[in-house]
This record gives sequence, structure tokens and C-alpha cells, in this order.
Amino acid sequence: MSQQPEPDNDFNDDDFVPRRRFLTLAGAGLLTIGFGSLAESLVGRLSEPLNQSVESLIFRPQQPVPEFPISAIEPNKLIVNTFRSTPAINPETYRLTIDGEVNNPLSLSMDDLQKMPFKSMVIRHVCVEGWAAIVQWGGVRLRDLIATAQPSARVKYVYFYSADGYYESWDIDSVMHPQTLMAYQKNGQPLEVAYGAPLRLASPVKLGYKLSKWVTRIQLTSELGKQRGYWEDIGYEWYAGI
Ligand SMILES: Nc1nc2c(c(=O)[nH]1)N[C@H]1C(S)=C(S)[C@@H](COP(=O)(O)O)O[C@H]1N2
Ligand SMILES: [Mo]
Repeated sequence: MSQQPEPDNDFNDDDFVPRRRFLTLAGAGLLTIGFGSLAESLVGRLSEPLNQSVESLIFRPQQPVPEFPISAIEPNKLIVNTFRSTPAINPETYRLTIDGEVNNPLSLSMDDLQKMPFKSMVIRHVCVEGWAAIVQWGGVRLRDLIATAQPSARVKYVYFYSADGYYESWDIDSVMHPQTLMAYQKNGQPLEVAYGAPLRLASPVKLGYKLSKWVTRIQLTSELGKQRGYWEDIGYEWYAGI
């Protein structure tokens, strides 16, 4: 990697404008009005060299990553790394939207999410800036959420949109990994706002910059758009596996 990411880096403002407009429309519930034309400009021009079908990825048993014991948790080593500023989200009115190429789009409250089966894991978080921390995360398996939304068999990628304007895209294989969580607990306590509350990605199969905090929308798609992720769009690797 030639560039080092810096959380307070100046991003390219010109590039950021259409994305912000897109996110604003999504947030205001105006998807049906704004989405079609904007989606045309964002989605569908590029595709990654991944050609497995979604079925084989969903049904193929996936290699679990070894977890650490509770005693290995490093409580003070997870550095708050935020590219802009911490967004204010009211957990009472918060909703997670799951949409895109699905038969059953969802809008879930924290209450809905906390009623789903709970999974906890102790894994290492690795940031490309040169630090790592062993953390316990607790939450919902993302694959359970995806299954509830009933994805089309064409789905190969998933976009995550965050309340601070951060955005990421993942391959469906990593999304469906049994240790990829939408987490609302950290080290056995409710997730703090600085670390992504009310809901963030946690997974042992991806580098830190793929692990979006403050996720408000999960969009399933058969094609990657021109924009693939905040850091990726300024040169970082897209797959970013560990
Ligand atoms: N929404 C959002 N998610 C984000 C980021 C961000 O700036 N905004 N930074 C990423 C990076 S680079 C890392 S290393 C981790 C850091 O997570 P932490 O702040 O909980 O340590 O969050 C990732 N998720
Ligand atoms: Mo990072």
C-alpha cells in the first residue's frame, strides 16, 4: 500500500457529493423517488473477479476462524478510528434497512435485532494503520439477517451505508461467514457510540476498514457500483481479507 489512511484525512469533496445525496435520499425514505436514476450512476459498471454462485456460498460450510478465550481480551487497545465525526443516532428511533435485490426488504429496530439469536465471539481487530486489538463482540449473525430478507440468487455483493457518510461493499461469501456479526455489544457491555453504536460490523475475516460502524442500510446487489468503499475509492484494496 502506498498511501497510509488517516482518519482525519481530507477526502475528495467532488467525489463525495453524489454519495451524500444518495445517502440523504435513502435516509429520508425517498428511495422510490431518488433511487432509480442515482442507482444507474452508482451501480453496474464494474464487477469483481468473483464468480461463485450465491447458492454455493450460502450452503457451502465455511471455515470458522479460531476465537480467543475471554481472558485474552485487550480492553484498552481498540483505538477509535473515525474518518469524519461521530454521528448522533437515537437508538429508540434507529432502524436498520435491508434492501436491494431481496424479496423481503426489512426495516428493523434495535428491539427487533436484540430478539434474534445472539452470538458472541472474541477475535482480533486489525487496522492497516499498524495496530490490532483482541475484542469481544456480541450481536446478530449477518447471515441470519440476510436470510430473513430473502436475497435473490443473483446477489453477489453487499453495500453497507453508515450514518457518518462512510460506505463499504463486501463479497457475499464474507457477508455470509458465520462469524460476521452486526454487533451491539463490545467486551460484554453495550457498544459505545464512538465504537459504532447502535450497530456495527464485526468479523475476523476482514481488515478494520471493512468493519463499518453506525450501519443504517444494508443493500444486496448483483453488481458492484463505481464506488466501492471510502478507503477503496482512494486506492485501498477492496477484498481486504485477513
Ligand atoms: N462508519 C465508519 N466506520 C468505520 C470507520 C469510519 O471512519 N466510519 N473507520 C474504520 C476503520 S479504518 C477501523 S480500523 C475501524 C475502527 O473501529 P473502532 O473505531 O471501533 O476501533 O472502524 C472502521 N469503521
Ligand atoms: Mo483502520
